[in-house]
Parts: sequence; structure tokens; C-alpha cells
Amino acid sequence: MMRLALGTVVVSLAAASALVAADPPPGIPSISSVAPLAIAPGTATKISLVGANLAVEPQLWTGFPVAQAAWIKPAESKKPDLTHAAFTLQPDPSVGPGIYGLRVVTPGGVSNLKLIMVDDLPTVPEKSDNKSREKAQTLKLPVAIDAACEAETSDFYAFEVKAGDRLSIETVARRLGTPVDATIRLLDAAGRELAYADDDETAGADARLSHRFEQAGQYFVEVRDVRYLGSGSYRYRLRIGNFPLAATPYPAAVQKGAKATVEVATLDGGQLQPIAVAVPADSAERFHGLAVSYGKGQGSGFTTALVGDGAEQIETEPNDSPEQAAPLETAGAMNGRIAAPGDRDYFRFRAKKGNQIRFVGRTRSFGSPTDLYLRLFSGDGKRQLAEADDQGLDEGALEAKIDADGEYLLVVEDLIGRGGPAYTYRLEIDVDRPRLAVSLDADKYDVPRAGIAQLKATIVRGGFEGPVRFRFEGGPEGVQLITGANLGTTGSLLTLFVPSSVAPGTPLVGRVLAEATAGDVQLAVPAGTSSALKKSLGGVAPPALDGLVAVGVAAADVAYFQFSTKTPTVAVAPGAKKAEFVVAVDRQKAAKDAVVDLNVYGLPAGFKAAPVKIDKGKNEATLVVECPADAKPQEIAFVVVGTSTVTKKMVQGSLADLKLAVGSTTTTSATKPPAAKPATTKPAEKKPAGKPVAAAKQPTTVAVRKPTQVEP
Ligand SMILES: [Ca+2]
Ligand SMILES: [Ca+2]
Ligand SMILES: [Ca+2]
Ligand SMILES: [Ca+2]
Repeated sequence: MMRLALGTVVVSLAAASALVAADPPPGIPSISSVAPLAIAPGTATKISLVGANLAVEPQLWTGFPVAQAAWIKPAESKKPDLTHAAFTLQPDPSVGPGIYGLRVVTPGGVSNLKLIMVDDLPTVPEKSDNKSREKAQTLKLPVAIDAACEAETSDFYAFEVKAGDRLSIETVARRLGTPVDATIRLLDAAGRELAYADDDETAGADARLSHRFEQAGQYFVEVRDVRYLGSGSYRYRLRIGNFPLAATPYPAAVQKGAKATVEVATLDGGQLQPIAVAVPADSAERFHGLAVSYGKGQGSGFTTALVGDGAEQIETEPNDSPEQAAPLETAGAMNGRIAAPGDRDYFRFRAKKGNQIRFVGRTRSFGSPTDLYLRLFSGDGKRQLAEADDQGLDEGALEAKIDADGEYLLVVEDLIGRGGPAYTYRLEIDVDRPRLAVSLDADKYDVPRAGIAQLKATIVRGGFEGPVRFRFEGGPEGVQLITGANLGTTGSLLTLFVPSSVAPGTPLVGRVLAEATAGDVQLAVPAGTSSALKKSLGGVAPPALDGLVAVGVAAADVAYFQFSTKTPTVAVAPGAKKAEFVVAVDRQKAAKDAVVDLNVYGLPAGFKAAPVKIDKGKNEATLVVECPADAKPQEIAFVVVGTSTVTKKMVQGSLADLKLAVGSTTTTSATKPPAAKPATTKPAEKKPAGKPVAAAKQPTTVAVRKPTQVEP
């Protein structure tokens, strides 16, 4: 047995080494910068990316539909530059101004997320010597400048206005994930300061101001980082024009399948017509982008509304006292705003003894500055029963058990008494409904072909203790999400398996759905990724990107193991309930003492195969596949993935394209090397990228990667 297994390994190794010498598998791509920071709506723009492992047949994934997203292939040269890639990117005409996500997908995996703006203001590049008023860059308005802060200095821009002109001036930097904490000074021709802006209630560290000019003439804008920091990565977009400084929508949410009218609050005092919004009932949208302008050609402001499934109630003012409290339905959501400093919103509702009532607030996640302070009172307003402020990721949630039938009051206000048109909020209302909220540890995962990734899910449960099931929504057939080790009651370790039919370089973006049965209630919620996004994007998490999970399918992992089997087709004799097969491992030196866990993936429901270990000092293990008694004769493709921990990291390798032949007595010839078999079952590759990639052409074994042997 041992001799045969080793003999097989030698054959595979020789094949793999020959391919490795031809072309090493590409590494995981990453993006450090995107230039320019914005593209024009409906127009083809050249964008240049800098990073690592980019120029390997790259494709762009964008968070908006595109008319065109084509890689501009560099001229053939001796040494390909993997650190740069350029694309012609043209958004679909339906894509409005706003901030969107962008990733690069290659046969090496998927990159980190970067943000790009779609902007209807024309873009000009910054002139580099604009370091004083005398050398200010002259602008023709309206315009946006693609610029960067340099340390210890300011950038100056000059423009002319007519008497009575009104302008908005803003930086878009932190909102695009750059490190700039911008300040803006507006100066007259003599250098006197007319206006100053640093941070903003809804735009965070980005600076925004608006000004009406009484006198015609020349004026200046000075931009710098508030800490006087700067470098090539301190990029900002300066926008100047008569456009709305859009804050938040009101109501904050619209209901799917219903017509809604949304007002967008502005920070410049400008009044906008309410916008009619209709999100179709079958839409997968969870957020709806809104762009607003004061007139064609002046540029747009932009914000995002939430999309809800249930009824979206809207507060009725005045509701400032228990006597004025307006009725609230204890279902769906209530939308309100703290319209002025000190505004309090009283809501009256009926509840029954034993009801578990819950109000879950949303504010910051769609740009509202409100710091929700919620209190629950008895119906006469005399007895306070519960109170809640925000905690951690929570934006303000109040939960209480009702102790007697009757009327109750909910009071909503800002914790420190602030208020204004932008201070909107939304409260989800549930009665006796179990709560399930899930967040993931990352917004992207890389999986070797026919391999796995591990996802950590953090679970918040209320009112139930049963198991939570997970599935990946939006991926191709065969992608499986398997709930593994329970990390206590507050987390779960999930295994994402991507079958070998998904070719390396396939863009794969979807959502992780968490589902649970709590009594007679079925819960289903998409897992959030906002804290992972904040880590990756320097503190911002655009709401429309929350929950979108990218999976990179790579040609190969760094190979520590070479797996083989004598029986790539495992026969289950007619009427038999199980079949056995042996998997052998050849370990690389760095993993010579590794204990290898073998798991079977890809089997349909009803079939089972318990994980087995190949212990230290052993080179093979027997796997047993159990079949349901009523299984029809069929061929089922499956994969064995071997994982271990090497230098504290999970490493893996796989045996892809194995077959379970149910109702067959034909066993595969033991003399046939397994590497030869998959040539006939190789998946259709979307685009063979230049030279063949080792592991993609070698699906039964993981290519042994020896970078030192690679010749360019
Ligand atoms: Ca500059
Ligand atoms: Ca600032
Ligand atoms: Ca109010
Ligand atoms: Ca009020």
C-alpha cells in the first residue's frame, strides 16, 4: 500500500514541477491607490491602479453596473510590471453621482476594496507648485480637482465669482478612504479669511462649506491636512460649484414595493424638492443612492437611504410632550428626526403583559450625526421603565419586557441635545420577535481552487438559543458554506468551499445569509461587514457595501502537501451504504511533522463523510463515504481538502475532481496515475491567461511551488 501511494506521488510531483518552472501561480492582488479618485457618469475614463500582483489578466469588479471595464494591456516587455494596471472604465448611464466600491480579480485571487466616486463635475489635475496665493492654481468653475496634500504646506486655488454667486466647497477624501483630515479656508483677494471648515456632521473628517459672495472678484481656497500631514497617499478631491451639501435623507428608509417621497437635508440652507423613490418589491437593494442638484451642470450632492421590507412609519410633529405623543404601530419601523436642538419625539403605543418589545436604532450607518437616547415610560409619563444609549456597533437599541397591559411612551432624543435637519433616525420595532444579527470578520476571503476559506461570524441572539445556519447567496452553483465549530453562543467558525468548477479569476461577490428557527419564527438576516470595511478603508464603511463579501478563487495555495489517491473514482456497489478510499500525503519539509485534517466537500444532502486525520509519522488515512439507502445510481463530483497549521497559519491542499460512482462496481485501476484522470474533467476556464497556470491545469493535485526554481 505505502509503496503504491508513494509511487503515485512521484508521478504527480514530476508533472507539477515541470509546470511550475513554466509559470508560477500568481499572488493575491492588492490595490494601494486608484487615480483619478472619480470618473464621470456614463463616460469612459482611464483609471490607473497601483498595488501588487495586479497585471495578471485582471478584471475589475465594481459596485455599479458598467458599460465597459476593460484592462488596458501594457505593451509586451521583458519584465511584466505587476504593480500597475490600467482600465477603461465606463459606468452604465443609469449610475448616478456617489461613492462606490471597486476590486481587482485575477487568477491569484481578489484584491482589497477601494472606493471611487462617480462625479458629474469635470475633473482637472492639481498643478504641483500651488503652494501660495501668488502661485494658486486658477480654476474655471464649476470644477473638481484631483489633488494630494503635502506635509507642512497648503494647496491654493484661485477663481472668479460674480456678485451674488453662491458656492459649495468640499473635500472628498476620508469618504473615499484616504487618510486626509482636510481643512478648507476661503480667502478674499487680500487674503482675509471669509470662511473655514474642518470636520462635518455627516461627512466626518471631510471639510465642507458654502458661501454667498457679495462682491465680484477673485477669491482663494486653501486646503491642507489639519495635522499638516501629507504624502502621495494623502489624496483628496476638491469640489467647487453651486451644488447641495447633501446630508441625510428623511425619512431615512423607504419600503420595498411602495412609493415614497424623500427629502434630502442640506448643510448649506438650500431647499430641495422632495424626491420620489420607488424600490421594486423584488429588489435585492438594501440601500438606495440619492443624488441632488440645484441645476444642471453645477454638480451634485449625494447621500444614501435605507431600504426596508416592512412598513416605514414617519413621525408627526409636534410630538414634544406626553400629551402630544403620536401613535406608533409596534411593527415595521419609525422614521423621525431631531429637527432642532432639544427636540424630543414622544410616541405612544399599546402593549400586553409579557410582551418583549425592542427598538433598534439606525443613525451613523447612513451618515446621521444623531446619538440616539431612547427611554421607555409608563403611559402617564411618570415612571421610566428602561433607557438606552448606543454601545459599540449598536446605534441605540432599547429592549424591555412589558409588565402590564396598557399604554406606554417611547421618548427619542439626541444624547447631548443636538439637533437639526440632518439629525434623522430610524427605529426598527419588534414585539416578541427573536433577534438575530451577524457580522463577519472580513469583507473578502481568498480560496485556492477546490479549496476552502474560514470565516468567523459574530452572532448576536435575542430570545432564542437554537443553531444558526449559514449559506452563501449570489455565488455559482456548488459554493457551500458549512457551519463548523461553535465559538460559544456568540460566534461560529464557517467553512466556505468553492468547487473546482469555479475557475481561478472568476469574480465572486455575494452575501452570507444567516438563518435560524426560533419557535415558529423563521429568521433570515444578511451578515454585516461594516467593521471589517472600516478596518480596510481607514474608518469609513459606505452603507451600500455593507455585507457584500468578495471571494477570490486562486490558482493555488502555497503547497505544503501533495495529496494522491489510487481511486479517483470511488465505487459504491449497488445497495451498499458506504464506500472507503485511501488518501495519501507527501509533506514538504516545512510541514514534515504536520498533522493533516482531511475533509470531504461537495457531497449532496444525505451523503456524509466524517473528517479523518493523518497523524504525524503517518502518510495516509482511510475516508468512509456514507450513502443514503435510497440513493439512485449516479456520479457525484467531490473534493478532499487537507488542512493543517504550519507556522501558526492554516494551510491547505486538495484532491479535486474525485467521483463517487453510486450503483457501480467499477473501481479505478490502481496503476493509473491520478494526475492523468482530470484532463477529461477539467472545468471550462473562462480565459486561459497566457501561459497555463500550474494548478489550474493540474486539478487532482496541488502544484508544489518552489519559487527559487522559477525562471522568468
Ligand atoms: Ca497638493
Ligand atoms: Ca477635517
Ligand atoms: Ca422630531
Ligand atoms: Ca418632537
